Amino acid sequence: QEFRLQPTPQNYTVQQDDSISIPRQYRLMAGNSLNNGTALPLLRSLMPEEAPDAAFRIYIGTKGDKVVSSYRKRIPQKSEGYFLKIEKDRIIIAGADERGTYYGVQTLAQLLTLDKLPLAEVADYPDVPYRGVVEGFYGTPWSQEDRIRQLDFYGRNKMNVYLYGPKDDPYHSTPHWRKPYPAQEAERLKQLVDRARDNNVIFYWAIHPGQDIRWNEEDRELLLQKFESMYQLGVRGFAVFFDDISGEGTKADKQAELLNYIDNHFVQVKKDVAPLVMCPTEYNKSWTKVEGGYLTTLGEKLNKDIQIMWTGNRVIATIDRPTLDFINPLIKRKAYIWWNFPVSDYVRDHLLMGPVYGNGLDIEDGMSAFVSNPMEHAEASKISLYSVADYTWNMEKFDSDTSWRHAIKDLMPLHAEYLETFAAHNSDLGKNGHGFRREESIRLQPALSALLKSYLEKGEIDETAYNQVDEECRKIILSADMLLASGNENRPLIDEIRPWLTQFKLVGEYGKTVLEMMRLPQQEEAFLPGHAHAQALQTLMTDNDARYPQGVKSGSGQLMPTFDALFEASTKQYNQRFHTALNARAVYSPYTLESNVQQLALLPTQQKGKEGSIAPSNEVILWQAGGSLTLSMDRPRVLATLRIDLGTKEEGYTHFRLETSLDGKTWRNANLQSVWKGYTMQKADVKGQKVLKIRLTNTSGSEQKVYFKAFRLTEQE
Ligand code: LOG
Repeated sequence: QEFRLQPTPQNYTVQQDDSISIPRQYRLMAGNSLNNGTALPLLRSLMPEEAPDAAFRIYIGTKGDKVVSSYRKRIPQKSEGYFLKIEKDRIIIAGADERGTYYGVQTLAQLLTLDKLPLAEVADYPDVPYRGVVEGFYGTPWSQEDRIRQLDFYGRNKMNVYLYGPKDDPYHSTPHWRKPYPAQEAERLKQLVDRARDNNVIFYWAIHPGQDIRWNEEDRELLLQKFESMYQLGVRGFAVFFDDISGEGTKADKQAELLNYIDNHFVQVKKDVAPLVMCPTEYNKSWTKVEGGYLTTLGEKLNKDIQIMWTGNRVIATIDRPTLDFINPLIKRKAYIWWNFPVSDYVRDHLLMGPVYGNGLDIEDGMSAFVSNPMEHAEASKISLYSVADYTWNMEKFDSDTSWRHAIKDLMPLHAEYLETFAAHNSDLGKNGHGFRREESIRLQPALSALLKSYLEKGEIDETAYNQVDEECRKIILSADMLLASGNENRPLIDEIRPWLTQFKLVGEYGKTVLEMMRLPQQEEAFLPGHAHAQALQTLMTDNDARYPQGVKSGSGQLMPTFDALFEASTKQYNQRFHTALNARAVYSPYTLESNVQQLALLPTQQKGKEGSIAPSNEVILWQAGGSLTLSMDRPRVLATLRIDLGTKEEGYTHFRLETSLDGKTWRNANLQSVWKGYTMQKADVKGQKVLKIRLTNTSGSEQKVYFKAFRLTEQE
């Protein structure tokens, strides 16, 4: 029986060839320290049949409790550590503290899923003090049901924090951070807080006030009142986020003053509240101007017990030793890592379901916490979160691939094989503004490139590679069908990923069709139906992509580029041979973007029917004086509308010049106009103009801090 404890324990031994039957009844010997905690309710739910005269005994307690005193020396001297031992006539669970004891019971819960209990001994503890999740993404926040399932998952995987901070909850951020939640929403949050407590997870409630905070007593009091109202709901962890803001709210000394005030007058006074957490405005190295003194001010001024978040060298980055060596001395404490993976709010058309890899395996002593920012798809995020739990518990033994495969089994044990196929081909992010990429289709990669290479270079078919790819396409179609029809095994997951499953099946069918085309360019008649079918599948994929506002991409890392290249090559061969003009172009983008503004340069462009756009960005853009952005068309096109949203007030646009050009040499100004007064979206006066290029330039003579929320055009019919 294949078995693995999750997260990987520090020390685990079993007596081979010996085990016991799961005891039907047992006598409970519980320490007094556990009276109000979560360890006993969990144990009782696992083993309901307590009997005072049973021969089998369970000794459970926390260091200091008499019932476990003879095992005191076996308990790891680490917070949240535990010692678990299964003997012929007893089980011992002894924790270093209450949460440690609870984790001992969680480990027992996993062993109880086996047919027989192994005579096991576990001495275990986490590497990183705080491990968990920050719901900190833009876009649709998780649902109540999502969050409940998440909190149970954190408990099982020994994660101890959940930070509530969805950017699009208006009561977390501007405009309503000052106001208490309406009664119904407060009630729902209370339900989550209770659920977190049942799972021994600290529920942190975060506030994001920086966009319009005034540094006066009134706002400070309103913020404290909001925290107090959350405390009344049972919240015992608080955070203040200052990310993605500009202006007055970004001042380090003011932020530090506020945080210290909250710490001194709220956190320390309450006595039962977890350490305060803050997210700085300069939250990654690429935005840090050390000379500007922002981080050093925080480091010097903030009370020592206040935690400071950090995303790494960039907004999206993996974390290694140099990352921590840079930040820790500046903030004079160990960084609280906000890991921006598998968050997909900047690549919403992709699913990030591949392995967790790239973080250092020997850096546990350099951080106070490691929390992951997930996708808006809660269930699909669990593949990564499972591995984050594993990684943060025991870094040295973390094995990315093993952890990934077990995560998939944990999500859908009966359909694991199919889900693995899907996840293997839905990992990369595609081109994106942050330049962060992940490996995709790793196992098939050699076959895909061998197949393409021999076809393009020698016009030959590499039969071994061909068969491998063909077999994989069969598996792709099968997996999509099996998952779509998987019923109740994990319905929430399938509901989240359904558009991508539909797309994935089309990718498999497209692959199969293109493979057939490769064999046929010499045959005048036989090639045509294959070519037509491949084009039909391209249309279906484009339609499915366009059906959902966020878009739907699948297999975009390796499969699609290879299939498209094979489609093009085989069609070209056919055209040459038979002097035909079949469409040989699989992908085509009419727009290209160029910019010397660093944060804009990598943004992808999109086309959907008559609409063209540049992908939006979530962060504050530092747009240098004279910096410009140019969108070029493949040929002159007639515009109907052009809308731009820099997230600034109307005056903000006077710092920019918008121009169009028909030849790329002479330019004419286009006027901007508010769509309605006070709102930031601007409409350009371009109707009926034939243009080749559109250019937006910062002409103010100084750096401008703006957002880049929209750049959208439509062409005339
Ligand atoms: C935001 C976050 C967002 C993430 C990825 C932080 C600290 N803040 O660029 O809300 O989900 O990047 O897009 C961020 O990461 N801004």
